[in-house]
Amino acid sequence: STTPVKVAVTGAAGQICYSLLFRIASGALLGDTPVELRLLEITPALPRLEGVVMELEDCAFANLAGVQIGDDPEKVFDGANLVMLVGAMPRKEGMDRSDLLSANGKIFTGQGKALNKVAASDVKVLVTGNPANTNALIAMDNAKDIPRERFSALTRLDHNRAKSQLASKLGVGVGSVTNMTIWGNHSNTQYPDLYNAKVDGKNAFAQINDQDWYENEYIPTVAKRGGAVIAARGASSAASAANATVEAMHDWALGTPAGDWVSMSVVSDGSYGVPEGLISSFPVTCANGSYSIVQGLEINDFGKQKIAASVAELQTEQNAVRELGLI
Ligand code: NAX
Repeated sequence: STTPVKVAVTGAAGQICYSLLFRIASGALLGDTPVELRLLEITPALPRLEGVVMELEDCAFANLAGVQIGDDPEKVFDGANLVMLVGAMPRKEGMDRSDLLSANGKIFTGQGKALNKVAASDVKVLVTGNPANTNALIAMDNAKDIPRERFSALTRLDHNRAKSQLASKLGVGVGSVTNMTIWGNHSNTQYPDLYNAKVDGKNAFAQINDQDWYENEYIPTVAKRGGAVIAARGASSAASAANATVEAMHDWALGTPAGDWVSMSVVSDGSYGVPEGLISSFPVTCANGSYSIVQGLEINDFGKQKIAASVAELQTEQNAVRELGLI
């Protein structure tokens, strides 16, 4: 197709976007299909964003059909097909959880309403900004005319971390790992599922067969990897978060490989006992621009308990934003 796909990205002057925008423009998202970037920032960050746009120009990307920037979501999101909500309010000294939820609540209610008004009829919205699952819930709830299945939150970075840690434990290439699932929230309570994952087509847990390592090393290493990156780098994950954001949107739009699935946080239809309406991470396959939650996986008692704990945390967040009047 020669009509450019309009890709809107928020938080465009931030550190994830300093990697993300260049990946999108170079074709990692949609290959040779031309893209038009629509970049949203808060007013004081616009001069900095202009510098990023200069660098995009200086890359002379053949398939970058145009770049528009602004601080008004109704203008930036106008006609947008693919939307990546990366910008969010980080937790600052002295902020408690409800301060954080209400600060982000303002951002995601406003952006949800703007999307509802002006986005393209085929819009897909992926939320990377934290708390990602609950921010996605707020945006979805404030965009009543957009089907709920067009919203998702990013658990692909957790998914990729889980694949990589498993491959390194077994001394195989990461390409040997398939059918990984992150269940629940993008937080320390997430459940990376080795009972349903495969390595070289065979059950992953059976090849490790060490519940102690699984519970006490593997799961915490995957769940706390973001903190380990901050400790090492002095800044939070950026290039890997950008990579995961591109991969998640790529697969949602263009499909997942046969025989495999990916993890996406999507609105629950009640599958696996996750309450309907929560945005929780599931194994999904994607085809023709939409996802389906993989059905019929066996979840053992350990898995059920881990999923229930993460879902309980999501419900606490849902209740908190409900009390704040954000949904
Ligand atoms: P930065 O603080 O570098 O950038 C965020 C940018 O968002 C800033 O430039 C800020 O001006 C902008 N922004 C704030 N409010 C905005 C609004 N209303 N509209 C448009 N832009 C707005 O953060 P960065 O490291 O890029 O991380 C962005 C978000 O991703 C954070 O919330 C972070 O916690 C989250 N992450 C999510 C991950 C995931 O796996 N889901 C992993 C990486 C990352 O921690």
